[in-house]
Amino acid sequence: MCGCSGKAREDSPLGNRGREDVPKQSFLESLSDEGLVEYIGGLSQGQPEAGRQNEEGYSRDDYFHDKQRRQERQDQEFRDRYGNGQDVFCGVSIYVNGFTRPGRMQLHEMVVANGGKFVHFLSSKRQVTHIVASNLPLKKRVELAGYRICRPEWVVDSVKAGRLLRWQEYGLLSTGDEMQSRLPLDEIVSCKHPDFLKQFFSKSRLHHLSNWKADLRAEFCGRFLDRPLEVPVKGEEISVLHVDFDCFFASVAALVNGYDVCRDAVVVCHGTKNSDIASCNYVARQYGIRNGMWVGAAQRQMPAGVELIRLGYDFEAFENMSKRFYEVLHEWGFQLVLPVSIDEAVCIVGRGMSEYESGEICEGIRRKVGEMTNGCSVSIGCGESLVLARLALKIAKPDGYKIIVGCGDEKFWSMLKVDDLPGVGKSIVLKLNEIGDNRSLLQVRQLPLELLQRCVGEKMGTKMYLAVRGKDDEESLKMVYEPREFFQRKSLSVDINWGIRFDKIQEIDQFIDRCTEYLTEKLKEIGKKTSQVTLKVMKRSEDESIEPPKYLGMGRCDPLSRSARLGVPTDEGGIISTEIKSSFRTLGCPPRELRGIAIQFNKLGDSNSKQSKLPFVDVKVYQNLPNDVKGEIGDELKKRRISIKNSSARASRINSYQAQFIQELPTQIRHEVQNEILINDKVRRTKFDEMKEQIAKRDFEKTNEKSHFLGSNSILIPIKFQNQTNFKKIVGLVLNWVDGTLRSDGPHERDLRLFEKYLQRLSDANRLPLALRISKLISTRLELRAESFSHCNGFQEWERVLLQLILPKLNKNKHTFQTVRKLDIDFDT
Ligand code: DCP
Ligand code: MG
Ligand code: MG
Repeated sequence: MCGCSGKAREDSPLGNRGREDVPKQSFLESLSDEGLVEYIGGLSQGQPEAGRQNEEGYSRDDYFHDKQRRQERQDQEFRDRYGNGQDVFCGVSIYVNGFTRPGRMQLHEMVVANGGKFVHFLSSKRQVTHIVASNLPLKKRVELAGYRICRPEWVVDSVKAGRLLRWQEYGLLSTGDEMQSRLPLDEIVSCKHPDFLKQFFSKSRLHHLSNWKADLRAEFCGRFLDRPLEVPVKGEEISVLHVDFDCFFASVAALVNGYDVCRDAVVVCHGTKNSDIASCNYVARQYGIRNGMWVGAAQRQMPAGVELIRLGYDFEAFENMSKRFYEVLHEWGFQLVLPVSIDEAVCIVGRGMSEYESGEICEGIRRKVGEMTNGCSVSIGCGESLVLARLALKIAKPDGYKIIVGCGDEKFWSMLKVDDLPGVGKSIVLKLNEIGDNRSLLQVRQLPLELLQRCVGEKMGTKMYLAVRGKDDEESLKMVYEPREFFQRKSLSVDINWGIRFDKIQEIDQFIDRCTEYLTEKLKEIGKKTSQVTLKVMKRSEDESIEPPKYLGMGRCDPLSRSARLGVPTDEGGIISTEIKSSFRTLGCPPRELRGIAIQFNKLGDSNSKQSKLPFVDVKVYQNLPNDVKGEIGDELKKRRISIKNSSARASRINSYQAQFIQELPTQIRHEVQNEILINDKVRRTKFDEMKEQIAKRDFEKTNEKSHFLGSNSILIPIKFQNQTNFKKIVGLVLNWVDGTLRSDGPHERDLRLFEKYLQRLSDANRLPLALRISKLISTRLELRAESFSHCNGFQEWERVLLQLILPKLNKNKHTFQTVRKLDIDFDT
């Protein structure tokens, strides 16, 4: 009756009797393939990555797999070492000032183990969220005024409580202290601060606009899930209504703040002088003020005695109004309501309409939206194509509607300017004026197709030629006939065009990490993966001042950009950010010259499609399973055809020695080295120029080798070990030595000292890569022999030597090591 074993039924959390006749799955059976593999990994008592020696082929897949594993392991190691599964200090970064009890070290551990960040040096006060101190001299109180300063007990008690307690309760300065009420978060946060993005996004109108647009489009596509598409039939007549709010932000802001949009001159902006106007109402427009103008310039347009009212952004109110607006349109019963932006939509009726009928609808919609939005006005353009409706809207504004019959009469076309056409900007206006007086569209209508194409390019020429005849081009028509494809999310991006001021590449790396994290979260939310990332960088133009007029703005910049394909679609932040960091390096923008960053995830695909990696279980993981579950798990894997194989085959040939060795480095150095190697590795692999450079370098080396052999100006002093100078031979010697002493008592004290000296001489002669290499080889050799000899004294002695003697020696030369490690990356070719 029941298809599962008795044991499984007992284990089942739903072990209720009433449902016994329903065939139940065992716990293992209930897991997905990936879930099962993960579960097995968790059960295993060994290190899955041990014993990577296979040096077979290395594909991109392998790289990703390898990288993912390494990251997981790093995280795990970190948690194993310090963590207790808590995220108490998530998003918090702390600086400890002066003597505290508990001491700095303990506080450090507590913060890091509980998900926080610990800042050792307070280079900029904005990089921390809290300052912990037991005592502050007056001078410091003044210096640190305005920051969250609290006693160390806040850290201790938060850990105890398992949640972040209110720091104010632990404030060091008396609670009434005015200084402390000014929190850094209320001020402008530096781009180096973890909270910068959050602050930027909360204030950036363009970010809001693009998010809203994406949400509207997602909602639009979602509507088609319940019912089949009802798109108009191609070739049949349609009627189009283009509806758009009049001075949207300005109207809503005026309403919220109690101003009269028909009488007061209102603009919406951030600041006072050097910030641009997002929206101005039509009263302000009477004085020549326009959207996009700077506030300072707008102010100068105002006649004496007339006040220009500046209002801030109220994104919530804007969104609310937009919702009501779309509600009205949806209820109207149009065939399609195409989302254009937060304040505008295109409504499609799948048939021709009389002028009278169109007028009724326009009036009805304008009235209804007015009621629903407490008096905001929308204007409507109506015609038999998208472009006609859009052009009609230009004429309808403000607070009106315009219906175009047929293709529009001469008067209509003469009222329109060239840049009223969608997608036409200044440069095209200039080009058209070069070939004659073509200011109005009536004039453009006279131009033959070929001339237009020659003047503005083939594609744009065709588009304009059609537009001035009231016809849509193929691209725009997709919006009507394939709306779902058209509005589907194809990319995801962030664009930070303000506040970008960095000093070091490491800071930019961190910033990229944060942007990537933000985007991957979104990616996961919408259940997609990306297979291409584009990085756009704004680099200060040479002739632009270091600080442009707009405070922390971009100023004049040269745009640089680079797209990188990811091979396998992914939503893994680590993989993506490494790719972006390497792109940044290839673009060659000095950190201090950076003024803006945009990151775009392209070619979005469904999360579950294209599963190019089959799950598998690593041999070592399987072998290390507790004996009593091996059989059961083995059967389950067999049933699912999940193989048990050696993941070492996936290790990189290039990196296998490196990886082995690097694993042994102390966590902090290891992270640094790994990241740097990975990024540089990618940069190298993706840069064709560098390939050329490498060839040149090799040639150079060859020449130098020759000169070395000829004995003239030798750049390499031979360093001897056991009377050998040939490095290969020395390696052979050392490895034999390792092999020969593994099973006995390990290396002799005196031999060791000689070897140590040899390593030291290598470092001194700036040939640390050789020292690194030989140490790696020892490490690898030990791994190879681990299975047979790990129980021997000699083996354990060698492990000790590696960890306590060789590694500290290399670490002592950390500085050299870090500067040399770039060399090291080239070394293995
Ligand atoms: N917006 C913005 N920055 C832009 C474009 C738009 O902040 N570069 C915001 C402010 C606008 C709103 O989007 O109020 C709608 O954009 P519109 O182009 O429709 O402009 P308005 O509604 O302000 O004016 P109009 O009456 O000309 O439509
Ligand atoms: Mg508008
Ligand atoms: Mg608009």
